[in-house]
Amino acid sequence: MSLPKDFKWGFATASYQIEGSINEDGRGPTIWDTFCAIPGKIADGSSGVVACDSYKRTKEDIELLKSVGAKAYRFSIGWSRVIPLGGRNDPINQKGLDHYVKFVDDLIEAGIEPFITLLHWDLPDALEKRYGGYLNKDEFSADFENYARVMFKAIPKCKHWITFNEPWCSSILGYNTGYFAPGRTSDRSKSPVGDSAREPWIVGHSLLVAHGKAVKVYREEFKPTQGGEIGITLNGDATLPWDPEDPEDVEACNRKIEFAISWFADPIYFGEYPESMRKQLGDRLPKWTDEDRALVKGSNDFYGMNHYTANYIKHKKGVPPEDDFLGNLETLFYNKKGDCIGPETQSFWLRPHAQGFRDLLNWLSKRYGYPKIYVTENGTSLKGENDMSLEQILEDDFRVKYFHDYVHAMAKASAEDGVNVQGYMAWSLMDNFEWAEGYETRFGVTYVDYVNDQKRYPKKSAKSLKPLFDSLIRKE
Ligand code: GBH
Repeated sequence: MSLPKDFKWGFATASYQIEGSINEDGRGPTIWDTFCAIPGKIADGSSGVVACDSYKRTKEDIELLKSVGAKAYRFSIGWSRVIPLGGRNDPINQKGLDHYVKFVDDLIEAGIEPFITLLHWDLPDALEKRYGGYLNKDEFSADFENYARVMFKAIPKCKHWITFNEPWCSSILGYNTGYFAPGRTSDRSKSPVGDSAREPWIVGHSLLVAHGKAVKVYREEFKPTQGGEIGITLNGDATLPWDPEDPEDVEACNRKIEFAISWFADPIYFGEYPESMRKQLGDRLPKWTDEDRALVKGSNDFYGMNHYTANYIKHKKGVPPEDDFLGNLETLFYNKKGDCIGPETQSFWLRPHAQGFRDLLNWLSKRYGYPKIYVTENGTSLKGENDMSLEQILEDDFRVKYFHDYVHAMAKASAEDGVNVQGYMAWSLMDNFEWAEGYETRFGVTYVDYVNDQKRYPKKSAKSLKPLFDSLIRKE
């Protein structure tokens, strides 16, 4: 038995990926509605118009969670349902707010603990149009603070708040590669606007300051009476040297994690960006004012960890191009000896390698002083799943094995390495809108039949987590 007694486990989703009903009850458009409407941006030309229809099926989703034994559920709020235009002087949409209040009431009644993400990428489009969204630190952080306050006040029953999901993705994919909304990049074949060398770092800074402001509000105005906790969720992959004998590859492994994770976690735990980033990015990395640093430093009650995969890392020589965001290195699936890091999945970036999870849990714990960690996402797609028969899809042994191996790696980190991990949410409760990859890539433990009324069919993996956690969580 190797996970703590009160360990919280369950599943995760995000508003734009599952809700649909984009015009229901006064919801305003988001940057993802706008992005999906641009031809060529989404692999199958789809969008979140219907998705899993979860906005209208909260009852069904809660039944599903209950049936698979979940103790916790991580979901995100559609900001533009609550404040359709997003801003601090814009009207609140009571119907949108009531929807989430009731959802939380119903979850708690079903014995499921809510973990709420305030923003999982679906920024109100009005803010993008009004002042450039995340690029405008002062406006954006003031609007986010206001929205966060509205939510904290309305849902005192929620005890676990996550400000942002994966700010790395919002910054790099939204403003460097242009692969995600709002799709800005220096690549003029993809976007008429954007500056890949500068904007991502400005955006990351804004997100950090906005996180700090929301945390301050929670701690000063709500935490004393509500008693909950708040943190941010960061994504990061594990790294292994391409050539373990080459000290420069070993160093590049560390640098890769700094560029992905410490970019955000260092300011939050230490009040400054990592040295490796300051060195490479120079003036393009914003400087911390005393005021902003004070907001951000010490602003995590827990560390939210999204983790999926690992890479072999090979250092690059010479001066990196200005749009480099990896830290002057290559990410590979094969090492110098020709070993492969893990089997293929449907996601070009994802190859299971469970040992990497344990290693990264250790890396984070050492660097940040053994913080409380919630794994807020972990899961896999499956090569060719979308083209299989329903019968085959429901026998998702590959995903069952993924969860088994990753959860065991985490349990070892907890029991043997002293890592303070207290929760785990599998990604995802059900197949859903996989952003730029549309609906072809499935991450759910539940199959969603998009052709026949979004009917849900739990896969083998859905039922595999309860026995897995029952076997690992200490009874006393
Ligand atoms: C999560 O991100 C998201 O939070 C979730 O919404 C999503 O559905 C889930 O993963 C599955 O994808 O080669 O530069 O394009 C996971 C972290 C980081 C994975 C960026 C994909 C693409 C890197 N993601 N990565 S790139």
